[in-house]
Amino acid sequence: MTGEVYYPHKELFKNPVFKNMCEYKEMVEEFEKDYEGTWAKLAREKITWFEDFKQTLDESNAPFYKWFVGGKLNVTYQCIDRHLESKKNKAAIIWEGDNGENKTITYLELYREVNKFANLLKSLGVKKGDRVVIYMPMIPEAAFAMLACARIGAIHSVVFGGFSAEALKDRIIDAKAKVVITADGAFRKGAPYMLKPTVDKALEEIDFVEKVIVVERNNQDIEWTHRDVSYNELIQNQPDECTPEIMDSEDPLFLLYTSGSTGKPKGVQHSQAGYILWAQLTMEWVFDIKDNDTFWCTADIGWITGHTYIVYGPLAAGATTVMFEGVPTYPDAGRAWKMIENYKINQFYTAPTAIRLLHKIGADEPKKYDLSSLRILGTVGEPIDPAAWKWYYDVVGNGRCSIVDTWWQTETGGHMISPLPAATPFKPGSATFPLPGIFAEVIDENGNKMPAQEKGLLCITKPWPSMIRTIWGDPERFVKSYFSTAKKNGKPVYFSGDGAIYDEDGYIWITGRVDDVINVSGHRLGTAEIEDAIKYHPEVAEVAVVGKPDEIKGESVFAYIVLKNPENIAQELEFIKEVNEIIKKEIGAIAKVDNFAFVPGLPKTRSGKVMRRILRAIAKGEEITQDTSTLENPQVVEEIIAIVNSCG
Ligand code: 6R9
Repeated sequence: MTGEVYYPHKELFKNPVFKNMCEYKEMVEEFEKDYEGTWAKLAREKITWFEDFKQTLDESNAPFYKWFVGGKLNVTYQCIDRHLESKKNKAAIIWEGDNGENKTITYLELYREVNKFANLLKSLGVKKGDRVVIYMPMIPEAAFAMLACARIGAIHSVVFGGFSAEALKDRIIDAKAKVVITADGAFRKGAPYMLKPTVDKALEEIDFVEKVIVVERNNQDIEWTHRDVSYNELIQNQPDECTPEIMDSEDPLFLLYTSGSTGKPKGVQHSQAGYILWAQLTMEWVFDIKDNDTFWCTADIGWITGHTYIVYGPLAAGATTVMFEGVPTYPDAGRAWKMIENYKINQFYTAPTAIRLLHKIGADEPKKYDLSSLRILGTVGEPIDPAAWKWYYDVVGNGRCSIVDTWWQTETGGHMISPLPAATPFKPGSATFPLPGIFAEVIDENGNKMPAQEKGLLCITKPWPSMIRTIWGDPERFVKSYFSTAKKNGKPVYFSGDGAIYDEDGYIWITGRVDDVINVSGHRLGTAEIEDAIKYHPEVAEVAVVGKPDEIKGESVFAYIVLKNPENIAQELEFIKEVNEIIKKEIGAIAKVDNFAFVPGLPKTRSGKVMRRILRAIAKGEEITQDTSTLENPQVVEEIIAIVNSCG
């Protein structure tokens, strides 16, 4: 890992925050010299405070860090109100529907819609601190809903629309939501799909959800229950002024559930001030957002990328953000490129899995469109392989755009490691360097920096404003998940779960998760969750799942299954279909098993722990370098290898 070097085309950038690597280094040094002072300066410069903060960083109860203590603000004031004076008629959101229809929402219109929605929530009894689950398609009302919660200080928890009723139910219960906001459904690839029936199912055994607000989008028939209310009706009579709730810097802004290596998904809790500061700053630093730019992030709002880079970041920066209901492959492989041409998109942000797919189904497709408005191409969600990077660079970016390979996580709130588009020399496949203010380091468990070309733990060794505050309802799990793997100078530091390597030039190369998390098409899935689902099948005695490299998805799910009665299974494919039905019900279709092997047993340590590392190596077709003699059942490894090899 050292790689070729590409240099930014500086002429594309008029007035970037970082013009060159010297400026980057100066800022890094400023943070090194005066960490808190530099953050305080940025927070005062960027945020419109109702009341200034008294203390920049409170470490007294580490790792439960507090930032900008005593400050008062409202995130929607930062994202909307403060822009009205200079850009009330500017497009805040440009929305494109699956069928190509589009809608532009100006900042003034956004202000009214959010206030109306906030008043609607209030009229249903939603108050500061209440949790509101949002299960929505990619329509503007989803953004209005998030912001309406923020306006009144309610804590939103967006659940990805692809999740099943079971998964939705778990999240509603964990957050103890008072209200759920959903839609009848929406459109995908020219056809309607439904969400409301899933909400009905999720709520079957829940009695504490008081209201379900239904946005009518696709106008298909749905059942209306006693707790359902129609958004389209109720919104009519709402006043379009709603005084923003005065929020403390550290009040929770939202929860977002994500997979960990064990147990149920965890509710990652973010705060107000630190989160919004970093969402806005990274728009300026990494995406070089300028007043006339049109920014398009293709994520779903159900993921952190959608939160930070469709809604909060672009709006805090006063930018125009594009929101897209459909998929980039419909009606054809040119859809995304056509949208870039139509809206003259300046920054395009997507995932390697989409890049690989678009490459595969239409390698020359981008050339048919005028993509000259593009300045920056972003990628996120998983390591990007150099081949995909180069196609993105050469064909989509026409050999001139800067590629920002942004490494970050649900827990980090915004970008942590990324090139700066006008400054950093790029290496395809490397996320390059930590952003100023972010002390991301590749270390061993004791905090020693790893030498070049040796894999270590990717840690963030100082707290940062947009970091996760806790896991909702489970502070112990927060400490255990993130602050119990590595220490620096004797102090626990944040461990990301990823491994990484420095090259000789100090570039960081992310190697992927070192824990039991699988990354399928940029979606985080816990092996434990998938295994728990598979175990519902009555014929399954034991199961272990691992990630297997996949050409398009990055990783796919490989399941090693021990059957109770192998003789009962006549049709292997039928059986896997049944297993996938269960997974679809328990989690969602994204977690489905693509490859499997029926094995006589799983390799286990003497304490009974399944050695996934060995199973991962077998799935990847790698040699087993680990000593297997200490296993309880070493012979099983040979048997599994033989079975997997015979499956091809
Ligand atoms: C933003 C987001 C986080 C995990 C993370 C890592 C992987 C994200 C990456 C990347 C290599 C990048 N990841 N960006 N790996 N290069 N540029 O994706 O959040 O869904 O929480 O996933 O995704 O493994 O730990 P999240």
